[in-house]
Amino acid sequence: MAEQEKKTVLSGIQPSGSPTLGNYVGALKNWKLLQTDDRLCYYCVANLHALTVRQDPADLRRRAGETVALLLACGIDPEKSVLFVQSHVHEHAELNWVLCCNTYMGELSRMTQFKDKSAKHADNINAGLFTYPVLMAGDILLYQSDLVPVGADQKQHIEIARDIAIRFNNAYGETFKIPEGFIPQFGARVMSLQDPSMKMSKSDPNPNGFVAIMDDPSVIMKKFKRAVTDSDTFIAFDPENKPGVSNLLSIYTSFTGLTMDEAVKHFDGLGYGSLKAEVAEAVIAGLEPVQNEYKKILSDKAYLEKIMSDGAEKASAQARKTLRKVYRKVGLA
Ligand code: ATP
Ligand code: LTN
Repeated sequence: MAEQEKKTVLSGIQPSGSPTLGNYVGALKNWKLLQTDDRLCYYCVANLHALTVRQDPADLRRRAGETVALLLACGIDPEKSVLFVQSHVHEHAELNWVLCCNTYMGELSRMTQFKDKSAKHADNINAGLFTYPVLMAGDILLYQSDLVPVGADQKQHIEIARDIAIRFNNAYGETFKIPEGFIPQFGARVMSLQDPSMKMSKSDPNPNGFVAIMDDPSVIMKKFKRAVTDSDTFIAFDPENKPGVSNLLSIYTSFTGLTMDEAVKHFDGLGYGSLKAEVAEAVIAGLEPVQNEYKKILSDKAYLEKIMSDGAEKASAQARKTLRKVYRKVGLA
């Protein structure tokens, strides 16, 4: 298929901690599935976004490479997709400024992630945390993306990216493609194993709340066995009244490929002990190849460096084109 007929997919992940089962089920697994011949995928390690929370510089530098290794281990194929680190393509920071000047304080004030993160980091409510969605809109719009696979927590950010693109196009003439979100039906919001009313997060101070993709099998089993369920004893999918059990069932379907009905039938008559153990076993088996591949890739530093520099070069070629167009439209070039 001719390059220009392909649909463009773009997504990003922050290198800001140990990626979790939430990242895997809600995003990374779909990133791999979207790599078909009729699509061109750009996947980026969003290290500029990670700076909105205080980071140790050496850790941040190391994690960029580790996250690229993880994406490769999850099945992102550098022959099919462009895999790159956001800060290696300077157009992201440049487009961010132009888009900031076309975004309203009012619309940014409505972002729930800003409210949540500023409550969590009350000592560091920086301007970057506030304009975070504009940088993300720039990531998406630079590549003229059609489809953006993300977890449910990013829905509002996709909507603002669309609003910014539409506003810009109306003001300056056709410049950006209007992107669509791609959010999975189940697993778009994996909840904390300790508090099923909260999303599973890699920045959760309680490590029992999340399963890291790289956790040892024995640790994964222990975390699931400690998972909070509900006060009654039957197994049913009812996120409102049985959030803990429903969360485990969603994870189970994502790893086994069963439908929700099939999964519920499978556990008919069984207790929470069996549910937790079987979910843990499915997760351990599903993550095993990813974990093995990750270790192998990480030990080959030269290969990783090459992937990152090739990715940055390919991404820059498209980013440069869009930024040039934007600069011309607004009168900067
Ligand atoms: P933090 O948890 O520290 O706020 P994060 O994991 O939400 O960070 P990213 O690493 O940038 O932030 O997320 C990468 C992708 O993973 C995004 O598409 C996001 O929607 C998805 N994701 C993150 N957590 C979950 C979750 N609990 N369930 C489903 N998808 C998730
Ligand atoms: N903000 C996203 C990560 C991210 C992203 C993107 C996702 C950065 N740039 C572009 C999709 C498209 C998050 O999940 N926290």
